[in-house]
Amino acid sequence: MAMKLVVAIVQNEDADELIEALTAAHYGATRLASTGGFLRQGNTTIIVGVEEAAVQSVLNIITQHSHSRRQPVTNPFPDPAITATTTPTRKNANPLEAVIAQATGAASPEVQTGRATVFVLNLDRYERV
Ligand code: 2BA
Repeated sequence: MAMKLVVAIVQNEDADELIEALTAAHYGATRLASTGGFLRQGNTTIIVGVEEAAVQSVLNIITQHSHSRRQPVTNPFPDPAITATTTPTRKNANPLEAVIAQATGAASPEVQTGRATVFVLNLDRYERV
């Protein structure tokens, strides 16, 4: 039976419940601390090695235990030079935030995240030694 590696990037708020559900269903899971490239905020990457036949079941559990949320875009491209030379107030801490706010027309720009970003990879080998 072919083995697959399911890699799921979820929000930190969902990680505990998701790991619990995967473990309760007897799937081995490993949780890695990660950081989103766009928001530059912490998120959680969960890897699960399973037989191909179990992939859909794992995807169902991920779907059930992850949630889409609105997240503020606060400091996607921090510039240490700017941070060091300006007073770190909400108004001027991140010039890009103002640009995004203007472009979107929102005073506090936000993005709607997905529930989870999931990749399913072929595994050449899976061994417990
Ligand atoms: P971030 O890169 O911090 O992205 C967080 C959320 O920001 C995204 O949610 C999306 O709603 C928004 N976003 C990302 N890039 C954007 C852009 N260029 N313009 C406008 N909005 C943007 P999700 O799509 O649900 O992604 C959640 C997290 O999953 C991402 O955090 C990243 O860590 C990971 N991810 C998403 N797509 C990926 C990919 N193709 N490869 C690797 N990791 C990915």
